[in-house]
Amino acid sequence: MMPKNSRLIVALDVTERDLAIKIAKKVADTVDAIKVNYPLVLATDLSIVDDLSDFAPVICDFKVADIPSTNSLIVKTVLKHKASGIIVHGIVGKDSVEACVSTASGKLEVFVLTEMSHPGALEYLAAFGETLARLAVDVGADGVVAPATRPESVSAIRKVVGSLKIISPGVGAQGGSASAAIKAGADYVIVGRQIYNSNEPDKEAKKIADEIKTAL
Ligand code: NUP
Repeated sequence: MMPKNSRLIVALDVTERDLAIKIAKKVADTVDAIKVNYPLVLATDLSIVDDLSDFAPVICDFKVADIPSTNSLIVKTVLKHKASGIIVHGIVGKDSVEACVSTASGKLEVFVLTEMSHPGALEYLAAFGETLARLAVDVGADGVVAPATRPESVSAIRKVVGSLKIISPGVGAQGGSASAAIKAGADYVIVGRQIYNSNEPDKEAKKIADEIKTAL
C-alpha cells in the first residue's frame, strides 16, 4: 500500500497516456502515490492504472456513487487492475459505501469523500462533512478525503476519524496550502495542476514535499 514518506500524492489529470507516464516517471521518486481520475482513464483505459503502478501506488478517484450492487461491480472491475486505493462517495448512504468496503476486502484501500474542496461544496456537502467522516469510520473504510482549501474542516474531520488516513486535495490551483492542510491533520496532500502544468514537474513536486517536511 501507500508509503508515508513525502506525504504527497500527485493527481495526474492529463488526458494522454504518454504524457501521464512521462510525468509519473519524473515525480516517482518524490510522491507516495499517483491519483488517477476520469479525465485520464476515459481518455485511455483502465490499463493506465497498471502502467502507472510501476512508478507508485495508484489511487482511482472514481467517486463511486451508485446503488450497492453497481458500486460492487465497479470495485470488482478496479480489482482486476493494479490499483492500491479507490475514492467513493459517502453521500449516497451507508449501504453503498459498505458494498465498496466489502468488495474491496482489504485488497484496495477505500477512501470516502467528506466535504469536497471546491466552493460548491459549501452549498450541500459541507453540512454533512463530519457525518460522512463518521460513516467512513463506521463502515471500516481506510480513510477519507477532506478539503485542503478549508483546513478548519480538515481539523474537524480529524477529530471524527481518529487514526484513519486523511488525503487532502485543493492545494495550489484551488488556493489551499500543503503545510496548512498537514498542520490541520491531513496525512497526505493531493496536488494536480501545480505539478503537471509545471515545466519541471519533478522540481515542483520536490518543492511541495519540502514544504510538507517543514510543516511536520
Ligand atoms: O474534494 C475534492 N477535491 C478535489 O479537487 C475531491 C477530489 N477528488 N478532488 C480531486 O483532486 C480533483 O478531481 C482533482 O483530480 C484533484 C485536484 O487537482 P488540482 O486542483 O490540484 O489540479
